[in-house]
Amino acid sequence: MTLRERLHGNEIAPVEAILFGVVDHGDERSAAESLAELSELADTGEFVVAGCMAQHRRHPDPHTYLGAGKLQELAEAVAQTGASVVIADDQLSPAQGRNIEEAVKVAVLDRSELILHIFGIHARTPQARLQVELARLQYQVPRLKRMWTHLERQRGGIGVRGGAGEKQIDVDRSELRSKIAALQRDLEKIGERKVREVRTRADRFTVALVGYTNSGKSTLMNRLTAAGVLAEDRLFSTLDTRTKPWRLAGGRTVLLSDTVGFIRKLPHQLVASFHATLEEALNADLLFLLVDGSSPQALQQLATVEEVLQQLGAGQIPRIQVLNKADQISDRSVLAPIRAHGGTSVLISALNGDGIGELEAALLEHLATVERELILLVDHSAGALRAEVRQLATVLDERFDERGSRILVRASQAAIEQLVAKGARLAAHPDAEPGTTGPSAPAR
Ligand SMILES: Nc1nc2c(ncn2[C@@H]2O[C@H](COP(=O)(O)OP(=O)(O)OP(=O)(O)O)[C@@H](O)[C@H]2O)c(=O)[nH]1
Ligand SMILES: [Mg+2]
Repeated sequence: MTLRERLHGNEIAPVEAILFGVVDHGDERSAAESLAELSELADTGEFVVAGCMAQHRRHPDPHTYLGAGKLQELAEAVAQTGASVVIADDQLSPAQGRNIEEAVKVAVLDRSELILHIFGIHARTPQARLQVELARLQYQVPRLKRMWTHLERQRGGIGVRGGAGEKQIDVDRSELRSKIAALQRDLEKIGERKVREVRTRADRFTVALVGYTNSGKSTLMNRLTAAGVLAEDRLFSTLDTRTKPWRLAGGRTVLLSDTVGFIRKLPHQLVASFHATLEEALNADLLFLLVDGSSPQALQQLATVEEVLQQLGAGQIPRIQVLNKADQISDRSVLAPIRAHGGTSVLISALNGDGIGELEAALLEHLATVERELILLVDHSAGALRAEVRQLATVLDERFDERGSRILVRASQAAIEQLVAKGARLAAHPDAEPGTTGPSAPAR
């Protein structure tokens, strides 16, 4: 059942929500400001925000999240606005969720559930649907009791009380566990297939676009590859990885993968179940780490992305920082601390194309450091092979003689092996005559 159905039967009415969160003592932003991201999430989740409430505390209360007085205020706000759900800015423990629900008498969602709900709306492929479903079930297991109390309230509490409800929870829990196991098996199969697909592409240099949600990954993907992927001003527009060839000037192509966006406090169940989707990103040769340079939260978002990449085991992949939305940045001095994160950084606008040339140059520079130069000999008769050389390698120079062409290339070891397997020969020395072939691909 969708969240909307759970809350409202099948009737499609705007669901009004009150957002609440705990913010640090020193944080002087207004409730609306500090809950701005949650508000965007709520909007993406198709809720109408009826109010925002923030409490300054060192830590959330372990039992009720908000303090007693603030919780009372929240209950009053619910009664006044007629909101049918309250949404917390953090993940709530099962007990916190239950206690808040008792106080406010409407459904309680936490940030993780809201993110899962959005993923549920946006999942398109069978794999993404399974992954979201798995994460959702895993999230529910320890929280079944809360969901039950809510259902009970909706039904007026008739029928199931005490023991019966408890038993039902046990039954539901074991059902959930077997559903989880089945989903995991299905996903494992898809995962194995995906790993095989990714491996067969190992000879192609792959760049993965990673970054905070809404940073412009899909917009850049569309600009570079005419991929026609959905890009919009909403969080989590992309849930599936799409890989397309990006043709660089000179004919060389690399593969470009667009991936799911990251966000602060991403439920770890989701990170785990999206592992297979992120296979391309995890196996990429290079990451374009996109940052929305126009966002006041850019530094914090960058830190989140770094953290998730570490969790995924992709922390060691070389990266180029891509500072996006240059067209929206009037004061460039704000970019210095973001750039200070080290490595190459390129300022672009995926929207109007500014800086794309520099980005391509930065990629070529990186390729020059990880690939080597050598001469390939290709016979006249092997026209298709010549075309393949141009795709897999950067061609620096080409000369012809009576037997065929001598092509000075820069390429990865994997690409060279692939080309040699298809009949290209290696010149032993850049000055060697055509026909004097090297033994096999020399070691680096
Ligand atoms: N002004 C400006 N807007 C941009 C730029 N690049 C992307 N956008 C806008 O930012 C919004 C998000 O872009 P997407 O490409 O969907 O972002 P994404 O990173 O793929 O987002 P998710 O898939 O949701 O993680 C869209 O409204 C884009 O039009 C840019 O260079 N300048
Ligand atoms: Mg996207």
